[in-house]
Amino acid sequence: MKQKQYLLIALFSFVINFTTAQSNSAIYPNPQQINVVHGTVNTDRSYQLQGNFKLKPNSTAILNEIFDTTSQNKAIPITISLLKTTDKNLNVSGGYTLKINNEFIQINVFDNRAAFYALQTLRQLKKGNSLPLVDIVDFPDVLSRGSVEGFYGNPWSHVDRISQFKFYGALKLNTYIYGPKNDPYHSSPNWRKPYPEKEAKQIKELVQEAKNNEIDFTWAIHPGLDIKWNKTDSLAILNKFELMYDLGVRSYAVFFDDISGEGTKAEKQAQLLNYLQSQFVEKKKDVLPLIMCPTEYNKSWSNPKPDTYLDILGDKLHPSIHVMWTGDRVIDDVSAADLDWINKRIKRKAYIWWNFPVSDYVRDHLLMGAAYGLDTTIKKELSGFVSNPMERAEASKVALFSVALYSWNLKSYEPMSAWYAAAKYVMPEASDAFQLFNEHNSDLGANGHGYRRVESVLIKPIVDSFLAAYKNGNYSQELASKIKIEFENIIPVADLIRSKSQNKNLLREIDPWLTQFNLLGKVGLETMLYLEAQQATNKALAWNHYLTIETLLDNIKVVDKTFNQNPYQPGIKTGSLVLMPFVKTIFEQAQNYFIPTTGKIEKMSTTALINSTEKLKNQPLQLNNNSIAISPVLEVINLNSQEFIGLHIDKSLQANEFHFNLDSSSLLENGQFETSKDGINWEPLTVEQKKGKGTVKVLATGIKHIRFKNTGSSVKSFFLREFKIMVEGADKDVDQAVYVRDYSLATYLELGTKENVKIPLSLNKDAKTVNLLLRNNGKMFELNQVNKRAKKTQIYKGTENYIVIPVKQLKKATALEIITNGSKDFKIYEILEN
Ligand code: LOG
Repeated sequence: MKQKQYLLIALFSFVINFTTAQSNSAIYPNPQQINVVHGTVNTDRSYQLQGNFKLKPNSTAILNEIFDTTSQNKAIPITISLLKTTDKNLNVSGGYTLKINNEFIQINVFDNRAAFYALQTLRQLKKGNSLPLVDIVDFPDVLSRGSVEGFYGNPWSHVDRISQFKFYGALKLNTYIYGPKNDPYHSSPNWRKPYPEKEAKQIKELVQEAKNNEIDFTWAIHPGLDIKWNKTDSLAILNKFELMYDLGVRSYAVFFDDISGEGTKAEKQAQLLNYLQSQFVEKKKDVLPLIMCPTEYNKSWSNPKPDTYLDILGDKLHPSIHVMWTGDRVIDDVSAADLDWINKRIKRKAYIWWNFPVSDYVRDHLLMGAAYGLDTTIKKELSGFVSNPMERAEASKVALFSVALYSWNLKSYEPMSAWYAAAKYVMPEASDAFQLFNEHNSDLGANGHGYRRVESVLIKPIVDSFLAAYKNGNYSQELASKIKIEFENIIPVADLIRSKSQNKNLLREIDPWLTQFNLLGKVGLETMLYLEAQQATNKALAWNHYLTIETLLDNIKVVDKTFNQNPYQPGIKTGSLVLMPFVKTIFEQAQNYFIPTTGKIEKMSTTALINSTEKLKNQPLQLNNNSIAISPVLEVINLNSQEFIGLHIDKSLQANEFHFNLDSSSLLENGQFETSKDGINWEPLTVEQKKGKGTVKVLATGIKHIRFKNTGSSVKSFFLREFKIMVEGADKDVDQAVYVRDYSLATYLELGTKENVKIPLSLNKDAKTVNLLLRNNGKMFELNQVNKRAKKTQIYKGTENYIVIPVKQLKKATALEIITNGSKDFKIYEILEN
């Protein structure tokens, strides 16, 4: 009996705890201990402060927000006192207890920061006009928690940083390390110089704002690119630290990451840090322990041999100096084994520099995914945990929210629920839409660090099963409809977020990704409609959906080539792990659906890209009535020694002119253009060019191949902006037939305004119909059959894109003529005999 009762109570308290954690009054980060009792206290009243602890204005401001100081109701006594406890956990900066009962509120704090945190908790507990009755014991697991603005690219703006600090304060993050790589006064060339007046003033303001939010503002210097190990440079750093001290800075770091040469020596680095320790930190007395980022800041870049770099730092560095560490690699999860390894070498607890959600090496992606891969058992092994975020400050808050939850209370950290809560916290006005956006904007795409994140996790298994079945000729209606719903849900996300979110800076940061996300939804939905038409064996309808998919994919490409055109990873990628590949797979499969290869008819055109670099093997061609070109490439092209890139044109074509723009200031140094008639014997082509750009007006008769080749021994780099051959048909009719009889939907014949075309027909005995796959953009056109004596008979007039003509009707035809009547961009993809 007794046992039963006990069980019931346990269950009951579980329910209460559970509802607290889930309800609106959830506390972020999770307190270490919380007991909730039934009942509430009203906040429609003022408060009366008691106790021996004097609140600072930043804390009083929170109280004034929670309670109605103008109310006539009886004030509630709030006692705030200094903690008196032997509990080691609580005796740390930020440690507090908070008890709310019917009569009073009692708060015990370790320091100012703790009082501020207790009141942040109180604020989060408030629901409507009441506070629940709770008993909380709370303290941070990791002493320094926050961010290191340590990325390459545009540093955060002043407004960004202020907004971060408010966010940190509310979530009990206490550390911000200033170290933007592209601030010339943090790094070379100006680290020795004082900040200009405007920047100095802003830093002063930032230090103040950090203080208001109980954040240690750490200013970092990055002198290693050109430091000299002499007295002058030691003094230069000391002097810069003094200047920063005058601006209010009371915490400092020295970074030696991403440097080479003289600056990398462990003994010298340790000597400098120890010098700053004795000459600055110990003299000032009110400055926090120094933090240093080593040159070997991750295991894969470190010398594993004993008594090398890391051990030297471990031995020589003053024991109070923190040493940063990114993990087994530059970008990595954080594991107990890794910490064990590094802590032994540096003879202290590592200060984790977590390279997430930094995106300076994948700038076309947003990293909005869950923060996972963090060991929850290592609180005793860390001295600090800071995240290096994205250049997009507001968008980074999704990950930073999780960093706050993790670093405060490791054991209770659960990545998925933290991630869902983050969407609600960062964008309460449209949290579901934001969550869906985040779900499909998590992975980084292929990158040099090999770091990947899961993406689209809920729909991925469905997409995978659907595709597996589809490739085997099976179609699952059930799975298809689930995928369709996902795309339908994606379409309105951009509008919802844009119209509801109050955070203008966040909107500005993610705007092009929202545009792209909307297009992803549309192209996905269109893909599902295409599949439905295919299921209903309605080829004409399927073809129209195919055309729309193609248009939407073009729009996506335009967005990708218009926005965020940084020189590293330009563009805008979204849904790149699961949803975009799904659309592209179906789109490519359409080729087999519309043009089943019978093998009966020989391919008419051999026009092709010729190249010897793997990277460009799928680069599409742009084919027109009178020109053939390689689609421009955004990224730098790197040709290794003897590699080439060029075009081969079909034998039916005559090459007239050659236009090129291989943007480079030294294109013809160890590089040349070459032509060939047979693809075996090559001759150099003399060109006149300026910065890699030029035209060859006359090409010798019979040339069928043109290429650019790296004739040197080292890599040759350029941008492929134009590589185009103007062509003419040796026999005009055959020429025009080339693209419409090549059995590829990727190439087409494009007719300009009022351009008409005659395509020769050579009907196969077994053929029953002739199918035309067109894009006429809704404009009227005519189709005639032409017989041996050039007599024309109209067989179609209309606006359809997919036309089926029974062969019976074409008995005497030797050609088809298409008259576009002024339609613009009329495309003939394929004319097929079925
Ligand atoms: C840099 C950092 C950069 C990050 C990600 C450290 C310690 N240093 O590879 O500035 O944002 O990786 O690209 C780094 O991580 N170097």
